[in-house]
Amino acid sequence: MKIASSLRSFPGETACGDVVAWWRENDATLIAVADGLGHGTSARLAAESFVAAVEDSSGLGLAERMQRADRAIVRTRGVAATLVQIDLAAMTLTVAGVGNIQGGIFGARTRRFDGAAGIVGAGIRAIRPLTFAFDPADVLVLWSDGLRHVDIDETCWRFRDEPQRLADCLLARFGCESDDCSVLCVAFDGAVA
Ligand SMILES: [Mn+2]
Repeated sequence: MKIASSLRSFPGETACGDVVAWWRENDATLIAVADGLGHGTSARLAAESFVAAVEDSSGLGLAERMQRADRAIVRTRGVAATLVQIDLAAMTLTVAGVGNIQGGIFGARTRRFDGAAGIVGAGIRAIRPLTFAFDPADVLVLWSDGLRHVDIDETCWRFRDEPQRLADCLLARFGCESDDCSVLCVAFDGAVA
């Protein structure tokens, strides 16, 4: 499995209000994508605070991590955020999101997912995580609303085995100038083109 991301700040800002992270916990891989409200340093602080809170929740389920993070970042602007837990042995991934981080599993068939209504840090309702089975040939993509509707057409799909190039391609193709942009890609089989 290979994971890579591509980010770009709102024009004129040095701090990006989108933050992505991924890490291992025992047999699972966890991914966090957070979009701090607005842009600039306050947005970045909110997004970094979210990631710190969910990284500090080892052993908890995704819904519990989101609830904990919601309380932990109450003094920040708040974020839109999605957590993904990948179980490579079982070939399943579980998703919990609040706000407008979107994602898709692209491959023989495409499955898209979106966050629940709300803002993490402003008091969220209970979340019910979704679990998807994936195929080793699939690619998982997560993106903030700095990207327009993402579709992996031929322009970018040729990079399906190279998550860094795929993420860069999607950012270049679908990124807007009106917001921070982040896109994270996962190639499960780890094959190199
Ligand atoms: Mn945004």
